[in-house]
Amino acid sequence: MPALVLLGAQWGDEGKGKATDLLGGSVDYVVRYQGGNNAGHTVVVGDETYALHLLPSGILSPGCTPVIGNGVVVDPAVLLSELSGLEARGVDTSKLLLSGNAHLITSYHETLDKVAERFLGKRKIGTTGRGIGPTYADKINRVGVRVQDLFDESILFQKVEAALDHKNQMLAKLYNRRAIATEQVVEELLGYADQLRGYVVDTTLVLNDAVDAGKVVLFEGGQGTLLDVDHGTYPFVTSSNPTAGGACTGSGVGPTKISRVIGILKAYTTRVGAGPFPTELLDADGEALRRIGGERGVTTGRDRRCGWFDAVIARYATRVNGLTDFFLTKLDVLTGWESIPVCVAYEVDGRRVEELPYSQSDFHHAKPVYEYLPGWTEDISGAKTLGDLPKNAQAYVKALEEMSGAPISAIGVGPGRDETIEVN
Ligand code: 2SA
Ligand code: GDP
Ligand code: MG
Repeated sequence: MPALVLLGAQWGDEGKGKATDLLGGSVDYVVRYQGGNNAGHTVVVGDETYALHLLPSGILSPGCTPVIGNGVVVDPAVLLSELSGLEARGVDTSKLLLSGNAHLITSYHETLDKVAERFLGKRKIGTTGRGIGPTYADKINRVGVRVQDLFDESILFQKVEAALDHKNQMLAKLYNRRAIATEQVVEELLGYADQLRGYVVDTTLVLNDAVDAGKVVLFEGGQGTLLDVDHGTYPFVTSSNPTAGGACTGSGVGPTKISRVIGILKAYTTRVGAGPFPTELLDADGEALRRIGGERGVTTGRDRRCGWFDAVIARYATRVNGLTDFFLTKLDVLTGWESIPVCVAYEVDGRRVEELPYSQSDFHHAKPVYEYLPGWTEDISGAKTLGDLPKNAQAYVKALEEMSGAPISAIGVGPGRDETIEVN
């Protein structure tokens, strides 16, 4: 097993942090390959709860080297405060490796993110306001500032100046805002240089050497498949590629080295931010899922929108990621429903549709076609094997597996490390 990818199969928050932590003991490197501190990955270890934003969840596993790959966008202030927060809690962070090619989120990216959302009004995306979109936009526009620029003051000045030139004109003309001073941004960024220098390496070289030497590398996705800028519900997406291919471009490790792609799949569905969501519940059931599942944004504290499981989306995730298997999470949250609706297909303009509609209008108009599976009332949080689950819970898992197109290899029955059933 040279390299494997673990990613969100829905709209994020499926439980990737917990899943990564579970595998952490058996892998040598855990790599974030896209996104930034928009992510919020929760890991519960005994009585301790960690919310990781930028650092890979593998940082909590002592034998594991955490890596921030070139595809990540890095807010240096957030990175340093996350590191010091973990150190204060006794976590060893000294092994972190940071790509010199990762792009930096600066204060102007954050400002532009917030300003753009305000101007979009009711068409806003509902971003996390962390500057993610504007930073990736600069990367693609070739006016980004990278980690390695921090170590050459004159290059840093030129790059920030080039990046601000167009933005300042836009801020003044469109938004009537004051210009951002290059000197001020450069000074702030230089203040991080010495603190970050020791972490920066050629992560692509390190990771390829590791794989070639038989080490195990785990790629930890942020957000989820339906938030992918290419394969998600555009424009209601994040600005990176959480899907499996992103692990290659965001790390410099080729696809031939990846042998397993695990989709993390919640037993129901959630979404935070705007955009279509066919199985969304705006009733007491939705409220109950939110309350029982603790569905609140780990980064922004926003309530998550909740709905029933959507097999069309799961099948789509299997397809666009080439999933080998799923980890099904939060099955325990569904305990107590007499009957659980599962969306097996959509109805679009009177037609039954089995696959995710390629047309955005069709997806916006898609109505869920539900099958109703019998529920269970027994507490399942102590279940250790599939056989410990009530018959109806076993049948629910089996049905989801058949509809989703890949085997379920683990089932989450609680947030804790040991609240997981491994399926053989
Ligand atoms: P952005 O900030 O540009 O990436 O926002 C664009 C869309 O991507 C969504 N997004 C997320 N969705 C789920 N979870 C995320 N992480 C946090 C969490 C979210 C939070 O773990 O709870 O705290 O609000 C995440 N990050 C980005 C976002 O909601 C937009 O729809
Ligand atoms: P991520 O972004 O995919 O890592 O997920 P988040 O951390 O944003 O949200 C998942 C939430 O569900 C966290 O609070 C986890 O502690 C919790 N969680 C993960 N797996 C399970 C599970 O199987 N059961 C329950 N009840 N909670 C879980
Ligand atoms: Mg999250």
